[in-house]
Amino acid sequence: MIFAVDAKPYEYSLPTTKPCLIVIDMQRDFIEPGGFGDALGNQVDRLSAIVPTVKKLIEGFRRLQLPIVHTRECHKPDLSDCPPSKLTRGKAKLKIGDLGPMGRILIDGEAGNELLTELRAIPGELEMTKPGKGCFYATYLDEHLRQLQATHLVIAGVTTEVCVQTTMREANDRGYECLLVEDATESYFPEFKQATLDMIVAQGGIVGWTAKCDDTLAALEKAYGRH
Ligand code: TIU
Repeated sequence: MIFAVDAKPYEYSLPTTKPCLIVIDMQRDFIEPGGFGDALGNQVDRLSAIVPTVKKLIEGFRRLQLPIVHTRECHKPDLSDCPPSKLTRGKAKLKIGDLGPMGRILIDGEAGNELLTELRAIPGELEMTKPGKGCFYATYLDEHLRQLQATHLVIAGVTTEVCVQTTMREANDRGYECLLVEDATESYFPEFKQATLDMIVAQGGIVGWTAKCDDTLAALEKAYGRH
């Protein structure tokens, strides 16, 4: 029997192997005042609205014993993995590596780089650092997913048009079937979020699918729950 999520641009068929949830960069840097998002001049409070939905999605995957990967965008304290183009881009008062209210901006191990308390990884889940916007660049995510035999990725996190979209395009080119959960992703710019959702599903799903959290969880429950 084939189970599918009610999705755009058409139903997203679930595989017999386990899909993996990728929760992208739900770290204080992007969501709380005083982090990298704030330093770039963004109004960060828009992003916290999705936290309960992301939590619900994570809890659904946990209940069904499906794999979860959490990512954090960050750099090494010596900045050796931060290209000059990224370090010098923009005219912000605080740059990557500078000391901000939550420690050094976008540096691994600093308070601002922690996942939000409500969305912390638990034992058995992979928490992975990444130096780029895409989750596949300079990481072992592809190898990890291949070990899990995951062919289908359910994607959540921030921001929709930057790290989420970059990751989804990287995954699509690597052959993964990707579903972005519409109400579990957010942008500092509502119009960019909508444009990203639209461009993912255009042309017959050129990058993948989008669906609501409840529709995704309902289909996952039917496919992988104990009946
Ligand atoms: N600036 C912005 O919208 N996003 C990022 O810099 N990183 C992520 O999206 N995680």
